[in-house]
Amino acid sequence: MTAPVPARTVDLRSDTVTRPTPAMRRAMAEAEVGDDVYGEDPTVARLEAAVAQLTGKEAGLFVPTGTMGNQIALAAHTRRGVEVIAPVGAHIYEYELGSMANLAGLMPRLVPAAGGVPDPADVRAAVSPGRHQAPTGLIVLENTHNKAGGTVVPLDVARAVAEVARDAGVPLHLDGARAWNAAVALGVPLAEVCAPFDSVSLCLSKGLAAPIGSVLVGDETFLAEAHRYRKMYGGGMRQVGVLAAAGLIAVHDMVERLADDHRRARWLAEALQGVDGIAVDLHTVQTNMVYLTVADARGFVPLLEREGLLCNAMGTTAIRLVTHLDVDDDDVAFAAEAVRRAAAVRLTAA
Ligand code: TLP
Repeated sequence: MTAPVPARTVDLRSDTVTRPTPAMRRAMAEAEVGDDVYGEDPTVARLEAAVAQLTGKEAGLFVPTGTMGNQIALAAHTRRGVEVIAPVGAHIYEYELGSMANLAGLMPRLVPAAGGVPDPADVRAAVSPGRHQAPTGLIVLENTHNKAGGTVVPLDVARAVAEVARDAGVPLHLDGARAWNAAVALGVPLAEVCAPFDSVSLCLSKGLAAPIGSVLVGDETFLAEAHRYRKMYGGGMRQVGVLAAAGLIAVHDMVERLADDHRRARWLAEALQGVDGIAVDLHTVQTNMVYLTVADARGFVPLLEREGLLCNAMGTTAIRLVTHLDVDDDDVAFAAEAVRRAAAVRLTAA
């Protein structure tokens, strides 16, 4: 017997699934371009300058992905054989396929991070002086923290960790794939979220809906080194202003609407309170993600799919639902109903 085809599909797998807006497509078609490996693409230069300005940093570097932005930063800040301190669940550790070890010869040292927020005292305790151990070469935070639920790192924690980094004489990098979400949730300018960090990698292809691209920001000396690694890692691109043009729309026109994604995630989380067999910790629902805790996440995803809801299992008991530009209030209401129906099916089958 073939499974019934759902009447419609709502895709909450990630905020990366959005399509470029009509304004982005127009800007892409009309973009002024040049060979960016020669530093001759005026649209890329405008995007890099815009993100540098918005983050309060000296300069920016356009890279194809968030993973490359992070990995360039890790390599450019360190030397082989040192440790990188990061919060438990960090994307650089969980989801970048071991690149820090493979590409840059780095060892991760994870510190506890309830709700994605490490205690600065734990970070300080994790710093290695390096006489008999691998020395600490870099500290990394993630804001918002994806695996913890899209949670926001409070500014005072980021500042306290920056003090630890300063005392240890090592740089501090932010995986700011969703730093704009953090800024909107905190109600502060992006530059305030980025201020404690020596470098930040920000994604244009997540909630801001650009088809591709991240910008790595920092000071000129760091950026010169980052530029060298971008070429080494195969990220030197040519007439890439066609993509940077969409990025400019993302950073100028798509930030305010992130509040809608946050509101919808909150609505969804509240709508799912009390559904049998599903737990949603409202405390972690701070931006555009809702994590469901279920007995068997990988078994539950296909049931949701049959009800027309696409989502990802993030481990054995966690399912992630992410709101984004291409879903509206009605889609989110449909998603809540799909979860209820799938939960009922599972309970009947049990
Ligand atoms: N994350 C993806 C998956 O890899 C899990 C997603 O759907 O959320 N930092 C953070 C915090 C991220 O969440 C991601 C993407 C990245 C970096 C990497 O960005 P890309 O996919 O552009 O390499």
